[in-house]
Amino acid sequence: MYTIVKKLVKNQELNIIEVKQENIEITFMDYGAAILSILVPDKNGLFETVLMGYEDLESYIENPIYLNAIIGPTSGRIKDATFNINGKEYVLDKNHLNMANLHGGSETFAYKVFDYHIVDNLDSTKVIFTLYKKQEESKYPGNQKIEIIYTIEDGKLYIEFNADTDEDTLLNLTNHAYFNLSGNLKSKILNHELYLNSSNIIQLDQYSIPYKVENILYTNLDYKNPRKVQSNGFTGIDHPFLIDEVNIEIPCAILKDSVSKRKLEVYTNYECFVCYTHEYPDDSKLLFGIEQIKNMGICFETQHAPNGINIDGLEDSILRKGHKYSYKSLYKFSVY
Ligand code: FUC
Repeated sequence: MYTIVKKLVKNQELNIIEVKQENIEITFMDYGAAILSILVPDKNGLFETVLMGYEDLESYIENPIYLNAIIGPTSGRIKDATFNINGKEYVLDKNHLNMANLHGGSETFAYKVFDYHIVDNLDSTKVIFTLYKKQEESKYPGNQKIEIIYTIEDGKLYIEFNADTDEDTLLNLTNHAYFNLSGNLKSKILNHELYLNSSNIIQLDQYSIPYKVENILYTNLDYKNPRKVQSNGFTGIDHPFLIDEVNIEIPCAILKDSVSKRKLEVYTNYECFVCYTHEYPDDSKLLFGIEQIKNMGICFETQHAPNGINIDGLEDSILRKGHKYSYKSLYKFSVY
């Protein structure tokens, strides 16, 4: 079941799409193909949002933290904002410290209005967002048709990332959802229990640019044994984690809140995800007028290795002409 409301936001007419299914209610917006809220029940059956959201829709227009939006053409930082495909060098915006590209720069998909249509069934609703990335408006090669399919059913949100291209290009799509299982942002995520199915990260240089694979077992980024986010020398998480067994049937991350008893399991067939504990808040207020402070959300940005194009052996984000881009992630909510 769904409803659509049109809202004028900074002089643009945007579509707000609200979907209700068993044990889950999700609101989307066509701007950035973003998720505005995800309501799921707690141990008492109380529906509250488990997503950090802005108080005003206006804040999503500039959205410096890419809150809950689709990111592309590439997610994460690209060293020197350059990459090379088939011997040709491509130069992107340097929107990170004037030296690297972050989340696609000014042409990020987080700031584009997507087309959409809805396929509604009794037990499952699909919101299908599409966007044409045109070569003449872009620093990345080729034309691509991007399709993001959100499927909502019984406590679950599936996200499919599909694309094709008429030229070899670089593509690394994610959704930048910030989760908080406390419900309606009652507390930070620091006491949530976290499990990450990862023994290796892509290590970051002093400017946060990923550059080499590094084992993290027994370090403060090792969450193979579930523990509180804030434990064992936590100093904030903002790293690309390589998944130990890439398999859509095995969770790559599990988050639990012992107060609400909500649980989130993340599944994907991408080989990597960025776990990010919201270290750099912006000035906008959050839902319910709550101040935006550090650690109010945690992201599991399933994607290819960021900057992999510039790291030997991690070049999965190259999409060849004639090949289909097709990845899938699942965010599964329950109580325990
Ligand atoms: C994440 C991080 C960044 C950033 C941001 C909004 O993916 O890796 O450090 O600040 O998104």
